[in-house]
Amino acid sequence: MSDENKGNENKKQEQLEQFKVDDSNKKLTTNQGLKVSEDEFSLKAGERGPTLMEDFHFREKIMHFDHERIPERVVHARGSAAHGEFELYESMKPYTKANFLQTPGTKTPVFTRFSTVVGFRGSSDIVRDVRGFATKFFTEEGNYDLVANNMPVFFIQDSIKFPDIVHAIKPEPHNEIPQATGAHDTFWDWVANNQESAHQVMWLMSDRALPRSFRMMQGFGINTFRFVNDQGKAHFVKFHWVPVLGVHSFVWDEAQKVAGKDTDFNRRDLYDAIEQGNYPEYELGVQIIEEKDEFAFDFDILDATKLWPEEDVPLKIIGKLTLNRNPDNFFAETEQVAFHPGNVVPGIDFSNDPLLQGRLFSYTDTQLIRLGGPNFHELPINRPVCPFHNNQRDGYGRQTINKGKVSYRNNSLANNTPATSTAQEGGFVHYEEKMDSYKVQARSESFKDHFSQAKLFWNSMSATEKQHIIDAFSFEVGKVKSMNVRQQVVEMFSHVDLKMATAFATNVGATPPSNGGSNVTKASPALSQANTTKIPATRKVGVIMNNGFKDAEVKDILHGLQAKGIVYEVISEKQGVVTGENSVDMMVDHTFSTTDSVLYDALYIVGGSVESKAFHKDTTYFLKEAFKHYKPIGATHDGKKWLEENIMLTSPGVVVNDNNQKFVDQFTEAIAAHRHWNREVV
Ligand code: HDD
Repeated sequence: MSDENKGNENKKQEQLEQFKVDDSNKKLTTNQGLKVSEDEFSLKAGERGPTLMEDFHFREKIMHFDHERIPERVVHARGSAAHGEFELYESMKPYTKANFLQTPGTKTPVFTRFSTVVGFRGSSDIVRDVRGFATKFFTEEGNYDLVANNMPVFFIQDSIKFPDIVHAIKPEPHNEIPQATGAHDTFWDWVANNQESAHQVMWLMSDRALPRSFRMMQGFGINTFRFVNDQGKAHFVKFHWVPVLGVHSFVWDEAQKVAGKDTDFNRRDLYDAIEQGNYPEYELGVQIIEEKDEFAFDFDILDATKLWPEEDVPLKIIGKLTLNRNPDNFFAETEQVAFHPGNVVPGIDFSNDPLLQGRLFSYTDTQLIRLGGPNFHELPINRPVCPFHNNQRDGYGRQTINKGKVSYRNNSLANNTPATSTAQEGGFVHYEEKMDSYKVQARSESFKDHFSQAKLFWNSMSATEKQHIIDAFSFEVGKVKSMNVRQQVVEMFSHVDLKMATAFATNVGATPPSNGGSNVTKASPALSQANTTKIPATRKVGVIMNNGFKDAEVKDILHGLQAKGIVYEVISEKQGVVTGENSVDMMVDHTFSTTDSVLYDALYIVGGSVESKAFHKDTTYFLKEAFKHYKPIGATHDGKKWLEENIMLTSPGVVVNDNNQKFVDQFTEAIAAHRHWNREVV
């Protein structure tokens, strides 16, 4: 265990330690343990002759290489993960008997994987898409998986339609274009002809689809689960993750540029934050509905295309997730982790949500092909931290050496063990729900309103967020080649909001809808990012400076920003150091070519007394980009002249102050605001 990770030990980490190998300073061997004497030249019949089959080292090395790849996840292929722990604030005993939710202060080791949904494993992080947020809790009663997304609703109501939506949104099958986006004909054709998607599509067109960081997005279990207490009483429950840093997003122009400038932006951000000790934190919230209130709402609480407005069903914050450790090996941990919403513990059970019911089949099934057989639970990352015993045997890659000759029940030779457990002993007993109905292939009438909550979402948006949604529709639907599909989309979304549909209809050359609209006037302020937490911590500032800068003042300001939790990188013309007017050197992190304006939350323009044409041009470019993306901009000393030249001095979110402390305070406040939407951008 490396020094910086000391103190983070937990049961899962101890278990993983047993499987870790450090190859440095060791002798090279074959997989049979034989020391190898030559690793560069294969065995040949003569220096210029053919390679010989008997070169077992060559054969083994190539054979292993040939088999290094496994199928990527059919959805959520691209992701990154971290270890951490979940700490309970408040006992959930009245609602659930789940052991890890009983005693405040209980800490449970976790592994969380974030992902995009549509793109292939090597695609960009910064695309318009839903994000996955899957957490494995290694509890004393077995693994509990909360397999969530960053949006609270889903595209479909019944799992049987999952292959259809995925086929429609993935790259088109004849030419495998486009990658990692829904901006193409088949997706929008599917949307217009499957109107249950309306609500989720509104979220997908919103800024939620462009998270600035995995650390700054919410997570939602979406499906309705059940909490069951030790008296056998059940409540319906939905799970939420709330990021301590608030929910923040890119703007679209910026997102498209980041996708090219740094494909790994969100992955790098997560990894770097953890290495820097800026551990991502999320509070766990639950919304609870009593069984007697199952039909008390104007939507069906089992419908995954509906959220439970927080104003109606309050969010109870019950604990905190802290991610404090990066994986040691991406493949072994992040790629091989296998989540499953069906991995539950006593006290957490399923509802009849038809989307959830289908998920319960899909996740094990997919691991069988992806991880090559039924023993994926034995992979170090997937093993529970409590003991597991049963009569399952053999299969590809089996690692456990089960002793004895009995692998069946009932038996007398092993006293009928492994034995089942009663509920009191911790055995999982399925919730006994009374069922009295016909077997039918149908959908409940109560699932048929597809537009009211789409409109609720629209009503809840700020003016800026609404404009972003119109812009997103205009871009995405504008990429559709079929005019007929464009028109169908316009007609469909006219049922959400006539003005919205009219606005994007004109942009995409479709005929504006003549009727439609919805009479829903309700809004849920909790859904708007305008109302999210705003704090400056961990924001990244690009500091543009050159030789001859005012060293004493600038150092003072940078210390001040650091004290507020802000991180910064020095950008200049050349790498190495920049030297201030009193010969103080500062290391340069990036040149204008190794980084870009879009990779920072804010810019601080310092300048310097020495300046070249190139420095002037590049600084102007960085500044204009940051301004266009509504980012906070600060300038002191020589830096001010760029603001004057570009007529930005009095714009919102632009900070200039000769007093160091005042500058730090004002700039920090501007950074905390994230973006300055009231700025005039032309
Ligand atoms: Fe799913 C992966 C989240 C509906 C079938 N899903 C997957 C992952 C997340 C979600 C976060 C990535 C897990 C990881 O990091 O390894 N999925 C959701 C949510 C849904 C949802 C929040 C709606 C409430 N999923 C859903 C349905 C089906 C699937 C309806 C199929 C019937 N999902 C899968 C899968 C995946 C998966 C094919 C692909 C890789 C994997 O499971 O391990 O089984």
